[in-house]
Amino acid sequence: MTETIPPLDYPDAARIPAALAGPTSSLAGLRVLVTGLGVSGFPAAVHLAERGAAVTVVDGDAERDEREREQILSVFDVDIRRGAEHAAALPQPAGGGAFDLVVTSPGWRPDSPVLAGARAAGIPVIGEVELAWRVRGANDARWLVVTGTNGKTTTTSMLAAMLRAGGLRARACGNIGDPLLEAVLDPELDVLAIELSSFQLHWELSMGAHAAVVLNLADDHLDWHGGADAYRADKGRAYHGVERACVYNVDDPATRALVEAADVVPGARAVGFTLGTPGPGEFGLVGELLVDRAFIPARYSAAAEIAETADVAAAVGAAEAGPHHLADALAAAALARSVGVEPLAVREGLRAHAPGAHRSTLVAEEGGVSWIDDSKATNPHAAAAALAAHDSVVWIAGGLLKGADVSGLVAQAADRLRAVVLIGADRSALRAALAAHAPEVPVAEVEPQAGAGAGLPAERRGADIAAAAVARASDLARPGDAVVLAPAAASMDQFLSYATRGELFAEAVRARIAPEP
Ligand code: UMA
Repeated sequence: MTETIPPLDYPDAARIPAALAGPTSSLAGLRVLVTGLGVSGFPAAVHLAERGAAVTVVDGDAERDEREREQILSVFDVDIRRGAEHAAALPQPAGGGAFDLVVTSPGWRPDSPVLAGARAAGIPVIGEVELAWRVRGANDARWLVVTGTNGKTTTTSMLAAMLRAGGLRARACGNIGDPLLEAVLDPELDVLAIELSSFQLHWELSMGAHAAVVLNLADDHLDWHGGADAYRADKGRAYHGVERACVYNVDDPATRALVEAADVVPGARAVGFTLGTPGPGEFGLVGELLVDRAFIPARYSAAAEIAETADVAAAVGAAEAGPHHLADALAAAALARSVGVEPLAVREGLRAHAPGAHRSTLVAEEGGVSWIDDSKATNPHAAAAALAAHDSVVWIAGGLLKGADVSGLVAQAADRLRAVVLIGADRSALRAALAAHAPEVPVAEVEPQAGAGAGLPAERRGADIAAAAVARASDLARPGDAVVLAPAAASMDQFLSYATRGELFAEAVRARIAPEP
């Protein structure tokens, strides 16, 4: 593993307590604030408290039922403070004084009062990635990092499947929903296939992955990062300290620029992937074949076949592999090959891969209309890929746009749109883009009902909106159309998550097509 990576130029680095290193050393006397009692914060709080740190957890949400997590944390005397008032300013530890360290969950914005307060007070703030990197100690499982605006989850799960087919003990973890900290504490793993979001990378300082890929770059999460440059720079952190291969997208030069700016271990290589014919040092397509011209000895004169496009289609459960599927598979293959997975195992991994939910998922087909759940399209770039797969679309769109510009998406999709159904908070930008680029296309709007959802479990929030959107879409669709839920926006203004948005949509579609007696 890397020993000589200089820390990034980041003022907190030197103040991160040295005692964190390794999984077992005592943290007695250390006062740690964990922000967020969710998927990321909970295991962090457990781990730190188990090692003797005095841990306080704050969460702005007091409504969610977290009895199980609270019960476990109470065994370790963790001080849990839930409710908006606890997220309004940097708290103090129970006994007074100041915290030594803040470990933040990715959803917390750097300018939130707690984190801004910590920075102002000179308290170091780290996230799940930095914590896991320091805690891993002698665990020498290699880190393969996947980031980018779109395709992260598909690429990460394809990668894990390829690694397993190659006989390696591998786990897909990180933003995919399985905390990285838990994965590094598992001594039985050879390789970690790690999906990282820009939020997670932002708080990372010293990670040096074996190999990393930034799949593509389009504007996303601009409000969280404070701008496009800051978002891109945080994505670029994935390449810092890389030991073996920085994998980039030849067809998206901004990803190559991030490799060039990265401080890597001497000897680490830049490996491209492209939907065109690959040059030496690249992965790419030759007709129906996916080929490797990077990790073979004769790369200047030959190429190794690693799979066929039909294997990629099978991996994503589609009749035909779309360009974004092929790009994801090539990137995953490059990472897998960087740890020595054989070409045959790449193909076997693709064939064994189960397609993910809420990604171009066909929910139903009735009366010549197909109903597609692409709820995972939480930004304009992903929505563009979803819409491009159909010739005539009734598009269900809207939610939290996170500062993204939708005019390019609408202009590009305009001639495929039969109609649009708008949902969600940030609809004015979509409305304006439609008026400018698709003025003839009918637009229906679903207004949230005041008070709807009160008293319902969180997973049912938005069921009425999904049902209304499906009803409007059903009226507008004609035989041959696809009704596509590809909101180009995050879901949290109306739904618990993009997954529940997709589930409630699918439920509403089925109820409309075959109502229960
Ligand atoms: N919270 C506050 N105040 C805030 C923000 C959050 O009190 O300002 C609280 C929330 O009530 C919640 C807790 O903090 O109880 C943690 O929230 P979180 O949003 O950080 O989410 P986690 O449950 O910890 O899950 C996070 C990732 N979520 C986000 O980045 C928003 C999960 O990615 C990830 O799987 C998990 O850590 C493990 O690493 C999800 C995601 O939506 C899938 N990611 C975004 C994406 O893919 O676009 C980036």
